[in-house]
Amino acid sequence: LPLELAPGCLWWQGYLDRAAQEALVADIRDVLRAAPLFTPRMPRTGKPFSVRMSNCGPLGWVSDEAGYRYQPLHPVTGAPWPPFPAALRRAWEELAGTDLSPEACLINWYDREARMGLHQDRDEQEFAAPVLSLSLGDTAIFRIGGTGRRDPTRSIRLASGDALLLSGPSRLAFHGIDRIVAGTSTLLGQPGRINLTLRRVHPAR
Ligand code: MD3
Ligand code: FE
Repeated sequence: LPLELAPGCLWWQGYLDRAAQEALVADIRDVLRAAPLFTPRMPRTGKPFSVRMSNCGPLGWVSDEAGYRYQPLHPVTGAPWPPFPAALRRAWEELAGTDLSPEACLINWYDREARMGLHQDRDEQEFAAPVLSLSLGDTAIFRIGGTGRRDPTRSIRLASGDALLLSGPSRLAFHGIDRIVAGTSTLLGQPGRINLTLRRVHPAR
């Protein structure tokens, strides 16, 4: 049974048990062999992100000097993104509460120093669909506020196996990762964290 952190923001602590987490990490390592992590860069400035990324599913989120966008091809290899692992489709079906299918899964890889500044997710054309996040590996200090950048925020510790669903009023909330708490999980066999976000990009067609 989830906790409602804010209207439309549902948190399932320990949604995936250890065996399911291990199986999902193996799936993601397979994805990353076909679609290697890349270092996204900020629009205009080209400043590198501290988080490395890849994607699976029909579309992937990328960022470079030209801007943020979804595209069907890996920005370095030029290959299509690998398909969704079945476990990701199952989690979406179980938690997302929508008939719309997911079109993209962004894979964020945090080493122990990585962070993600406060931002909104606005590159999708369909905000009626939720975003579903799954966390694997070391715990992250996650911050979420309101739809205005200066709105008050609260922070929670997202642990390995946790699921977070952002829908309704929370879909456009500002959010970010303040830091990773190294040494909180043995799942990855190395320090760090993987976050998976399943997204709908386009309206129903
Ligand atoms: C709240 N990722 O990829 S996941 C992102 O842990 C992103 O890697 C963070 O923010 C991470 O864009 C946070 C939780 C999350 C994901 C999407 C959201 C929270 C959100 C979209 C809207 C509001
Ligand atoms: Fe985000």
